[in-house]
Amino acid sequence: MRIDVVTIFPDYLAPLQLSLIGRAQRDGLLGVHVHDLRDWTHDRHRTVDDTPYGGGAGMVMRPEPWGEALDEVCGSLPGRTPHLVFPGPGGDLFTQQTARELATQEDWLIFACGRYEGIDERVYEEFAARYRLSVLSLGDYVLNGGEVAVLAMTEAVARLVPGVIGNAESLVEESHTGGLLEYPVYTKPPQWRGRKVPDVLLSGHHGQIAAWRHEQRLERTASRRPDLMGGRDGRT
Ligand code: 6GU
Repeated sequence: MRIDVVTIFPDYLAPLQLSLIGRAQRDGLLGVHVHDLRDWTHDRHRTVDDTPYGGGAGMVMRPEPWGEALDEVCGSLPGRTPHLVFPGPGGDLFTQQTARELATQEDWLIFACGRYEGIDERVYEEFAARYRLSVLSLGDYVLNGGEVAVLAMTEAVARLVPGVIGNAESLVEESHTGGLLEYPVYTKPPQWRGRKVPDVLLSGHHGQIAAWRHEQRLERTASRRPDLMGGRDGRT
C-alpha cells in the first residue's frame, strides 16, 4: 500500500518511520511519502492561509496551493487512482470498519491535512468530482490539525495490510473485532502484590478459558461501551 501525506508540518509525521510502520516500509509492504504543502506556494512568504469570507475567527487554507499539490500528488503514479482522505472533526467517524475497508479495498491513500479553521470548501468539491474522497474524524473532540489523526489512521490501516503484523492471529480477538472489547490478559508471576491471576487461566481447560474470556468481553463492553451492544439506549 502507498500512502501520501500533504501537510504544512512534515516533521509531525516522523513517527511513521518507527516501529511497525517503519519496518513495513523497509520490508516493501508500505510506502509512506510526506509532502510540504508550502512547496506548492509561489510567494516569498509561502502563504497557505487567509481570512474567511463572511468574517469570523481564525484563518482558512487557500485553495490554490491545495489544488496544485493534490493535482501533482494524485497524478504521480501513472495508471493508479488514489482514495483521498481529509481528516477533520466534521467528518464521518473513523472506525475499525473504516480501517478494514481502506486496508482491503484501497492500495493508495492520500491524506490532506488541514490546519486553522479548515480548507476552502471548493477544494473538497473539486477533488470529490475527480476521485473517491472521504472526510474522516477520529471522534468528538477537536485537534489542531489533521496530522495526529493521520498518525492514528495510518497505524490502524497499515497493521491490517497482510504481512505488516507478523502474528496475524493477534488481529482476530482484539478489541472491536466482532464488536466487543478485548478480554483482560495476565502473565507471570501468578501472584503479584497479593493479586492472583484468575484460576481458570491456570486450569488448562481450553473450553472454560474461552468461555471465561467471552464472558469478560461481554461484561467489559456492557460496562464501558454500552453503545457497542446495540439498542438505542445501550441496554440491549
Ligand atoms: Cl480527523 N481532525 C481534527 N482537526 N480534529 C479532530 C479529528 C480530526 N478527529 C477528531 N478531532
